[in-house]
Amino acid sequence: MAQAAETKKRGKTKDHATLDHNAGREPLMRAWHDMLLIRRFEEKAGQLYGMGLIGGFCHLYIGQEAVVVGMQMALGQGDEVITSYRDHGHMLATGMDPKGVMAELTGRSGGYSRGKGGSMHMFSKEKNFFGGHGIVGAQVSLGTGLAFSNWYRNNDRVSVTYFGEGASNQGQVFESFNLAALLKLPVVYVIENNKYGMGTSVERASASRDLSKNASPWGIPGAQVDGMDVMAVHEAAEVAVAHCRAGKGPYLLEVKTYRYRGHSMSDPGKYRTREEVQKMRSERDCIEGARHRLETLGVEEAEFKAADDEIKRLVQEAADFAQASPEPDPKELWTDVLVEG
Ligand SMILES: Cc1ncc(C[n+]2csc(CCOP(=O)(O)OP(=O)(O)O)c2C)c(N)n1
Ligand SMILES: [Mg+2]
Repeated sequence: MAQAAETKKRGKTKDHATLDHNAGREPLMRAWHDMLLIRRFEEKAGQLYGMGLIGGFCHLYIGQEAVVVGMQMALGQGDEVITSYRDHGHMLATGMDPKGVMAELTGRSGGYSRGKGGSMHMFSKEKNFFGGHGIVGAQVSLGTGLAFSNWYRNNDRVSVTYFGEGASNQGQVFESFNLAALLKLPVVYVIENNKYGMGTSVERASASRDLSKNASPWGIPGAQVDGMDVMAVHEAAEVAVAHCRAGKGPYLLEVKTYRYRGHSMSDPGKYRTREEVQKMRSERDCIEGARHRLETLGVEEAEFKAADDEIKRLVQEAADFAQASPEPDPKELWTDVLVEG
């Protein structure tokens, strides 16, 4: 275990102290664009679901876009991402092709899992996206495993492991914290606290009131972040990623966010009021917030409109592709089942 205790020297990230979001509108404009792409994509997925073109589970991310976009801004080439079933935003943020994601949602052969995985089970080796996991909390151990492999290979990569506040009390999450702290693994744990796990509010499910402290018994530093403010997420992400990359071990972020839609596509929504949802939408929306800030930086209506039109075009192209792509051949039932050694 001598190696375990040793702090491995890793490469450096950008110095977060030099980040000045007011200095340029470009990073914020890019963030606004990326959040809007996710939202428009999700709105379209909701429509296709309503038309019966998407079957099975489908968990929309609408409202939470600032979390993945802010986190992704701090990541570099080779860094890895893993998350739960609420995963379309994470895929798009890592740069996966909207066409391939939408075609997977419709169960077509042009999808990332050739139509055999659906909404919750998509992966991209090329973009270092490791899924897409339907078992609540399972990806936390897997994300810790990714970090273990990076630590073992002594490379420079950081693994970002997302999970919900509902998942945060799973036993395997605490087991993961222990191993990650013991070996100083380069993993950023991101709790996306959207206040509800299905129909159960965090207050009813969690004795811990400050989830960013949940890993403190293992000495893992944590911070709470406003997840409706993409630049606040970005700033916190820079600190967390730099910590991991410097070989100091894991870091925990509790990002406070909100989902506007139901847990999945069938959710009667009895556990919260319409007013609560409406209040978040009208007062705290991450895309609107970024837009207001951009307006004060001089961005004009025409620029927003042009970008939105282009995003709508991309999303429509993805939807068309997803409907035109053929269903998987029945022979595909026998592929990707077993990896031959
Ligand atoms: C091990 C396990 N238990 C229960 C479920 C059923 N389930 C699916 S999602 C969910 C709620 C998880 O909530 P949270 O972690 O807050 O994520 P969110 O849906 O809010 O993104 C539950 C209990 C499951 N899929 N896996
Ligand atoms: Mg939740």
